[in-house]
Amino acid sequence: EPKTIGQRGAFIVIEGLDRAGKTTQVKRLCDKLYSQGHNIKTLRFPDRTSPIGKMIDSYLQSQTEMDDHVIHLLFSANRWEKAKWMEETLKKGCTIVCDRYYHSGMVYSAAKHNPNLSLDWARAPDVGLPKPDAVIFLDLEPEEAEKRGGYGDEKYEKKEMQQRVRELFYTFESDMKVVNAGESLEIVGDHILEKIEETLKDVLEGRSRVGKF
Ligand code: FDM
Repeated sequence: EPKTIGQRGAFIVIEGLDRAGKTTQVKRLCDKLYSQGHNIKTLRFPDRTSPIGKMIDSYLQSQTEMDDHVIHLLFSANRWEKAKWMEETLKKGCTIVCDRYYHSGMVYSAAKHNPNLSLDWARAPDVGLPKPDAVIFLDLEPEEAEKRGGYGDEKYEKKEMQQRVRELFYTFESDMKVVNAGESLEIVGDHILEKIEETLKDVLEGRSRVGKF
């Protein structure tokens, strides 16, 4: 018997640094919640499948150059493309587990140290998007990331950039539940579950509405 019948679903976001194991943990969390009887949808940003997503993908692979503001607005537009679907899905009683969202949007762009692209500027285009019920931040020490085999080839996968991103994520500490991603898969998974337990209960028992950023 699905637990979410008659109630809205919960909106859970997993944020974090590259190499923190976001994708694996999103999968584990979905499997776990599904086994508990939740209706689940997953989402990841950037969603590289849409026309805007394809432009983002090309930028991240250094195949196209773009002004910092332009790519920032495309990342935001890529979330707005999904906003209506997200609202409808939650309303139907489906829980959404999402790999990255507007915190990534703000911090990666602001980490570029472009004097004309402040954190405030970066925040503005995302204002009004559906607000997650819980944001987990999978934090990883830079040394630990290195031990995991270093970063890949995409645009932002450089040590200095990752360090600035990490510092900026911490300016949003009060919005997020920090989980140390340096532990084993199982322990990280258990910590995530612990941190969202209360939120899930509030949502499923009808005590909380979908907010807006
Ligand atoms: N990224 C992701 C941004 O710069 N802005 C955003 O709004 C989002 C959602 O894109 F470096 C960055 C973060 C990362 C890159 O992300 C691709 P994935 O999770 O590796 O696909």
